[in-house]
Amino acid sequence: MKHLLLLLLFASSPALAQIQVEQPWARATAPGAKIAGGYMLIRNAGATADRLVAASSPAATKVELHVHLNDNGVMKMREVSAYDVPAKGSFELKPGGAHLMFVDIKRPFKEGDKLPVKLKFEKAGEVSAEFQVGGLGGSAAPAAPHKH
Ligand SMILES: [Cu+2]
Repeated sequence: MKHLLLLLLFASSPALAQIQVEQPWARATAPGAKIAGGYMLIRNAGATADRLVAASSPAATKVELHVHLNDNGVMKMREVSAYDVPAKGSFELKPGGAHLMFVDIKRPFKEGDKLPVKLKFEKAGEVSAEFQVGGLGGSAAPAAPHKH
């Protein structure tokens, strides 16, 4: 029994994981909202670059990869096919920048909720993360409205 436990601990050792997701969080939603933003810091400890190519969650019909672009002073969102995470580097998703877009959410995101999200990386494969829902606004809130 003890051996099995040790084996399991070893198998899930972070030392083996090239990709680390830090502080995944999502914004709480206003009543009636159908979309929500998700943010995190992706760290790549590996010697080769990786890419986040897809995300999914039972909390939303689909999860898209979005970036914000400044189009003549107007911030707009655009879907992208992947985020590049450089070797020995990181990629940050933050309000006003790149974000996961939870589309057609199943129920409002409330502060304190935890959302399971599966992230699919080109090389590292599937990585699970639990997104903690933060407040509606907050200091990190982007001033730009979400426009599609
Ligand atoms: Cu978006």
